[in-house]
Amino acid sequence: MTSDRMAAPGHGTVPEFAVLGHPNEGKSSVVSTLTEDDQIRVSPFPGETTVCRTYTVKIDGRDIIRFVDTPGFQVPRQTLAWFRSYEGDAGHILDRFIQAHKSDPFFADECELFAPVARGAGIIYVVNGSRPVRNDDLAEMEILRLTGRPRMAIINAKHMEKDYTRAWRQEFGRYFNAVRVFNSNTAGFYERIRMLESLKSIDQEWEPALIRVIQAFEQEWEKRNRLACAYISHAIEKSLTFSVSTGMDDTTDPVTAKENLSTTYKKNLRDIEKTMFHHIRSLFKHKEYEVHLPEYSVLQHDLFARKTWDLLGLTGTQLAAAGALVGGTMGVMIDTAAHGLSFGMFTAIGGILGAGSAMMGGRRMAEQSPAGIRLGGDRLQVGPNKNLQFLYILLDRALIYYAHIIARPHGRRDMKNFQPGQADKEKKLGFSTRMTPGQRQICARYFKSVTGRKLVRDKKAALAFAVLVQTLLEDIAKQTDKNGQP
Ligand SMILES: Nc1nc2c(ncn2[C@@H]2O[C@H](COP(=O)(O)OP(=O)(O)OP(=O)(O)O)[C@@H](O)[C@H]2O)c(=O)[nH]1
Ligand SMILES: [Mg+2]
Repeated sequence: MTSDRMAAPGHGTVPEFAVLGHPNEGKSSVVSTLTEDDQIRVSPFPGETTVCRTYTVKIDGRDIIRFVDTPGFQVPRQTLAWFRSYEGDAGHILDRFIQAHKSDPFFADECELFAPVARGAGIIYVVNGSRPVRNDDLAEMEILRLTGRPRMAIINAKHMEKDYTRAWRQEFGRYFNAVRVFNSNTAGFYERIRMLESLKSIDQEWEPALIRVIQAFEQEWEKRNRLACAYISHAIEKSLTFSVSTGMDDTTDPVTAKENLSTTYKKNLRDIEKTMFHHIRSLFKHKEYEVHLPEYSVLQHDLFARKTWDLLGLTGTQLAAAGALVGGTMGVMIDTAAHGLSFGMFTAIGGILGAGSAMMGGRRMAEQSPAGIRLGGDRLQVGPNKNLQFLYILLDRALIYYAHIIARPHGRRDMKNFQPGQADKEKKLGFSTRMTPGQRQICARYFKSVTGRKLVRDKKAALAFAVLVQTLLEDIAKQTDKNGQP
């Protein structure tokens, strides 16, 4: 995404639309959501945008479509008076207006906001559907009609409790070629596509170009989802196979050694997850997201916190099987091949392990060592995690993160005060709680294949798991769209 000055006429075949409207109605928010650019300045105070800026959507280095953010109308009634008195060539009305007023500060904002339209951009007129239609709005709409340019109106409801959509729609019929409700603070991918579909109808000449734009958006979306699936599968596999170990001798305090290993183990797993989250966030072009995770989200809790397991809907039995979260979810391996452990040390370690933890003897360790290399001396190892529930935790957290990311339009800036809807609250339980027995079987087989002792991996299990992740991502995207409907 880049910003540059306005496109000149005949600027290739890249369609361009100027987003116009009253101050503070959400023009910049709409541009931000449409272009997936969360760096555009949005403010609760009117007059934030004072000059036009063009934002170009690029896909694979190609310019696809441009949206021009503009300052709001300041003096619509006086402007309309001039438009009504204009007697020249209708096709040049905007050029003439700008020529006549370019050095008049009274009309400075109007001259600025008309400039992209005078140069050939189509018009997207934004109104706030949560307030009634006023005379100034009617003046603005009449001005836009008199420009004769292809134009579409969108209703961006700023406050959900008041809805004047019907009144706006009634007025729009007389002034615009198309009308859509498009909420910059809830619109997801599919809503953006529907918005582009509507734009197609405002001018036949732009239709072929807009069909290409929609195709490019759809291909890009598919690509992002494929990559998201790859990042998630890769991170899960890395986490499930990860372990840390350390050599031990008579001077090593096993309790401290185990604690240190646990700390390192957990840190590494958190890092794997963080990196995967970062990749997903970047894929969906969120730069500002980190600070905005909703407070109620399970992702606010540590990967290893009992609360996480609780929130994701593990049953009492599953929790019991998981045992103590620190010791119990990790395998601890002691290699006794060279020296054997002193009885005292063995008990000490045994005492700090939680229920369900895996304790493996030296013989097994030797078998598992890569290329049969024996690890000399006693070794203490933490990980890999031997609990199938851990896979569900990792998967759920990845899916929840993905769901947060794709449900958050780039124009939305109020996440701190964001109140979750009922659908969001229901999402609290992990997605895995709703999996079919067949899907669970795929997970179990995959888990066995990555954590099992076979040297040759079951490739089919990994593929089936990746396909499952892809399906779950698609389901979430579709679900988000339904929830996103205003
Ligand atoms: N809740 C909610 N707030 C919105 C929505 N759209 C815009 N806002 C808020 O309304 C305020 C104005 O939004 P902007 O996008 O800056 O409006 P603008 O039309 O560009 O304003 P100017 O540049 O000043 O003309 C900001 O505080 C936005 O966060 C919406 O759909 N829902
Ligand atoms: Mg603005």
